[in-house]
Amino acid sequence: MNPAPIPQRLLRPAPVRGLPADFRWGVATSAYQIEGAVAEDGRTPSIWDTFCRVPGAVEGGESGDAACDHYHRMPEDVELVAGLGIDTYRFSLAWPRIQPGGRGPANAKGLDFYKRLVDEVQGRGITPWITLYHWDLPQELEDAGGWPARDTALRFAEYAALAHEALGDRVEHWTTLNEPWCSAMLGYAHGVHAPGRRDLGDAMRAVHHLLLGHGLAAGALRDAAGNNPLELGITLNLGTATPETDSAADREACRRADGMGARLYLDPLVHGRYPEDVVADLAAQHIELPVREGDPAAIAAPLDVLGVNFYRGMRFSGVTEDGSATGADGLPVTRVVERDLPRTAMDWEITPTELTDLLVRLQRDYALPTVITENGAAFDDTVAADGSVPDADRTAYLADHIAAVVAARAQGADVRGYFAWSLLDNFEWAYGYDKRFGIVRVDYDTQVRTLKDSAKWYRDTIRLTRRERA
Ligand code: IFM
Repeated sequence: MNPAPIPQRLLRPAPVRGLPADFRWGVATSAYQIEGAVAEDGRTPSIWDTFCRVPGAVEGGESGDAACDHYHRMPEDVELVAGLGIDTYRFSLAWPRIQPGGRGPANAKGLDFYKRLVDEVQGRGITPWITLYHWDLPQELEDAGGWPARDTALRFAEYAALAHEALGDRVEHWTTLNEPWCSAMLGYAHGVHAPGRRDLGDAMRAVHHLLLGHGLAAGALRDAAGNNPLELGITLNLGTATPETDSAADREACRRADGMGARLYLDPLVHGRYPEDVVADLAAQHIELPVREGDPAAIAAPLDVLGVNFYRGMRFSGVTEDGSATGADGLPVTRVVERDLPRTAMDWEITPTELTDLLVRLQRDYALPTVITENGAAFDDTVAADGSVPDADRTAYLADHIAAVVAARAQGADVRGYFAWSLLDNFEWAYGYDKRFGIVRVDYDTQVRTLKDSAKWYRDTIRLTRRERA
C-alpha cells in the first residue's frame, strides 16, 4: 500500500512529556553487524562467519567481514554517539574475540578493544550497556553441538565471567542474551539465520540451553560483581498477537503464537516454569524440553530489568485461507493475517499502539522494570543533492513509538528507557546490507557516516526534553 502522509507534528522535535527525569535515552548496535575485522587480533570465526559463506544464505553473498569497519573507527563512532546527546550506549561483545574458540583463557587483545571502547564511552559521560551474546557463537561450539547441546550453556557462563572480570569494575549494565527466540527459531528451526539448521526439536533444545546459559551467566555475573553495582537483564524480541476474529480457532492461534514467541521465554525467566500449554503442544509433536533438576531455579535467577526489542505486532487466524483448521503439516493452523497498514522496508507492519499494549501486558503478567533495548525501522533512504538524508518515515516511526512508551507509562508500565535501533546502517543478517536501520547513514564504499534527519530529530528531541525538565 502507499505510505500514508506523515503528519508534520511528528517531524518537529518537541519535548517528550510524561517521562521521569532519569528516563534513559540510548542507541544500540551489535558486534558482528558493525565491527568487521573478523580475523584480527586473535578473533576466531563465529557461526555467522561460516553461515555467510553458504551459497544463498545471505542476500548478495554478503558478510560481516568489513561491515562498518567499527573495529578501526571506534573512537569516531563514539564521537557520533556523544553528538546525539544520548546517555546510554548499548553494544555487544563478540564472544570469539574475547574467548577464541569458545573455550579457555581470555584473549587480551580482544578484551583490549572493549576496554578502549568503554573508556571512550565513559570518557564522554555516556553509560555503557553491554550485551554478552548477540548471535556470534564461536564456530567450535557449534561444531560441538551448538545451543541444542547443554555444554554450550556452561561455556556461556564461563565466557560471561571472563568478560565481567575484565570490564565489571566499570560496567554496571549487563544483558546476557539478545533475542533468544531468533537464535533458536531462526537459527535452528527455520534455517534462515546461522547456523542454518531446520529442526524444531533442535530449536527447542536450543531454547532451553539458551535460557539455562542466561541463568548460569546471571549467577556468574552476580558472584563476580560482589558488592559492585550490577544491573542485570536479558533482552527478548516481543510483539503482540491479535486474533483476526473472536472465533475460538483465531484465539487458539494467538495462544500458540504468544506461547511460542513470548511465554516460552518469559514464564521460565520470571515464574520458574515453562507454560503447560506450550509444553503440551510440543509433546503432541514428540518434542520435550531437556529440563534437568535445578534448571528451572537457575533460569529464574532474579532479573533487574527486562530488555524489550519491539518492531511490530501481528494478527493471527487459526484457519487457512480456505477455512481448514489443520495445515499441510497436520498441525493446527497459526496463520499471520496481513493488515492494510503502512510498512517498513522489511515489509513489517507499523503498529505503534501495539507497543503500548505489549508494555502494559508485560507489567500485568511479569511486573518487571523494562527498557526498550531496540526499536527502529529500515526504510529505503535516499540521499538528497545536498548530501542530507531526509528520512521522514523513520522519524515518524521513532516519534510514534516513543509516544507509545509514554502511553504505556501512563497506564502503569514501568518503562525506564528507550534505545533506537540502530546507531549505524549495518549488516542486517540474512538481508545483507540492503536494509538500512541506522539513524546514521553509512556509505559502505567510503565508510563515511552522515547523520540522517531522524538522528537530528532524535538528538533535538532528547535535548528539548531535558531542557524542559531543567
Ligand atoms: O538488526 C536486528 C538486530 O540484530 C536484532 N533485532 C532486530 C534488528 C532488526 O532486524
